[in-house]
Amino acid sequence: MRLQIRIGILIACVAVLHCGPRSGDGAGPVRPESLKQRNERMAWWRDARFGLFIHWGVYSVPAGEYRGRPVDGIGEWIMNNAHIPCAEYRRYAKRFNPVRYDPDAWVRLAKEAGMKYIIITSKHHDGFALFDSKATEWDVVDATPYGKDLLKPLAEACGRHGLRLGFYHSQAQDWNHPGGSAIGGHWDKAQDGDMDAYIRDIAVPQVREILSNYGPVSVIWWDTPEGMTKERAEAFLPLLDLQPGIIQNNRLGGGYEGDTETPEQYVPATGFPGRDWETCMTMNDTWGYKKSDQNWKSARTLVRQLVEAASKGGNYLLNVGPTSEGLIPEPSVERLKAIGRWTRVNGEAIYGTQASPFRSLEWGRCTQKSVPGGTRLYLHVFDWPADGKLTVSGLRNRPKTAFLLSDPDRSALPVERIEDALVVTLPSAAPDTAASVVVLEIQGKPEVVETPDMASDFTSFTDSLDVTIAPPGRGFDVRYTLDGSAPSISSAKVKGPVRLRETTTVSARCFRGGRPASGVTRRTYEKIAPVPAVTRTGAAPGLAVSLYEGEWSVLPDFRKLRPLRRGTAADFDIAGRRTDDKFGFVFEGFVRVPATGLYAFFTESDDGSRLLIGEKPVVVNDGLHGMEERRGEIALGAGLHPIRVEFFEKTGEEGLVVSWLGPGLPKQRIPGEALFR
Ligand code: FHN
Repeated sequence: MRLQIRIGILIACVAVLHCGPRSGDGAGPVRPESLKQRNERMAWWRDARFGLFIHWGVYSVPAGEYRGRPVDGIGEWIMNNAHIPCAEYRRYAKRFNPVRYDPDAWVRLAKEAGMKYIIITSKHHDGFALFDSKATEWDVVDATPYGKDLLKPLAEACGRHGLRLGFYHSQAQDWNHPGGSAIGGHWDKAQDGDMDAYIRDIAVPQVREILSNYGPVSVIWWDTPEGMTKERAEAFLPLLDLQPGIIQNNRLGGGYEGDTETPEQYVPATGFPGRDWETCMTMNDTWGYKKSDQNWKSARTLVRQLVEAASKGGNYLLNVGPTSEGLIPEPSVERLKAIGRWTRVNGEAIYGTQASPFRSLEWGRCTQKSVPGGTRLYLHVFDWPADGKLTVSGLRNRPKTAFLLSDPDRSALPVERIEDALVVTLPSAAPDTAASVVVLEIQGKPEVVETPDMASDFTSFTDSLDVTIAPPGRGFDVRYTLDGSAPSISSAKVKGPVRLRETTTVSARCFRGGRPASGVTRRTYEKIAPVPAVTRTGAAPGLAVSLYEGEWSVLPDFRKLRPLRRGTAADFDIAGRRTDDKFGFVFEGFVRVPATGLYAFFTESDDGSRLLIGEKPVVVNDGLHGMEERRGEIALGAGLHPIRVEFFEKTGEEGLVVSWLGPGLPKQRIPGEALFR
């Protein structure tokens, strides 16, 4: 709940009294916490930047296979994806025997990788507790031949090696305790039951256990907020007092925003301004161990993701999925060691840094730290300049020094000002193929002039296109060229939209006092021929629609599947067509395009969808997700064009909205009167 602060004398308090980090919009008890207290509580986490995620449990026994057949989806979801009955799934526990588990080695591996904290699944959605729980027999002590608590030795190892420990806990999804599943957990009558009773009798007692019995716990990583009402969420909040200073993420549910946002499998383009956030990432495609998943990201990719997250002011929580024997897969070990080789040299450019002062950099990323009398910019160079000149555009500060972070002598590199930019002269060879860090120390806080904004309705056109160019702030002239060259003081000044009639590269730059003040925004806009319309005699109103049943995590090739039913549809509306799970639709027909020109098509769907015009995929919005919208562009001649929309829903909510915009056509759902078959 945000404190309702009346305007007036109380307004000053808002700088002192900060809504407790444990409260969200409209959510329950607010534990007042001053901004200073909050910053102190978050300080270690913000400095840490890099942690290890561990997904471990009984699911590592089947490891992605059930009854001899591979099961689609992430490894820890196998019980759900294959609808394994509870009794059958529990038998896997008899084969969960991590005799090769070496928590001290795990912690040392994480520490040597440069990680500062570990988050391990105390219990995942299958309800299996990795600790000795008095609330259930479905735990490692009572249900497995191993018979020992797995969390306690890990906690002790973290204490020995100075890493912080946190627990992931699936508080509202538990496929093996009655009533324990808020979403997608009902395939076995043994799962039926009362969720409030589950929370009272299993979930809350277990959270109390993991926050009471393992020493200092620095993070509680809730997962699956669905089904959590404010009341249910509030049952857990008092438990946080067992661990003063504990940090919680945004997945408790019940409207509680927690302390940290949790983007999963991606680094948000601009971070979460004003919020702490942490990207969690798999090294392959699964969180829990899956023997067939050998789609490993390279160490270079993982290092660059760590840099990407830090450059946007966020943390990076990198996952491993150990085997049922207690081994971290060798490809994961290799990558952690490679990352460690990088962080040992360049960790200063990650830990305790703040987000980049630049909107974007052509050659890499930037992090920064305040130092006495100025700022240390860490320039993470992904693409080493062939000419040895590293250009930092639009930076107005006076340079103090520059050196390679990998250089033990920190030998000064030449820095010169060329117009708006500081240019560092580099050695010919990059010290590191993943990211080489150049330290550029400047006087004062960074003063950056961003390049001009450049916008247009489309990135291509059939006849003409207006491009608007605007300065990033007041007090600048913007000059532009149409031949790809860098604008100079003699280039044309922007006086309004620039109309293009041919394929053109537009370059724009800020000037102040007759001198360049920023780098260059450069974009190419292509003139293209429209796809000609098709002729279709006797076209009838509406679309052909086929219904398919199946369980997918991405769009299948529907052309290889037999539909359950075929019919017609007035438009792309799926409301009322199906309300349960695991189905797909294919809509096919023609769309009448009113005028020749560029069109944008949109699908907003839960789960995946894609839209084709003719055989060309124009919108790809695939995968498992909530209602997300994606856009695509195509140039079309007036008349009929074949259109096909594919859609699938796995579990939970579903929805599909198909829209378009074009010449004289504001964005709108494609109406039935434009659709034919
Ligand atoms: O369903 C879980 C999934 O298994 C995994 O634990 C991820 C990790 O963040 N969290 C949920 C999906 O968002």
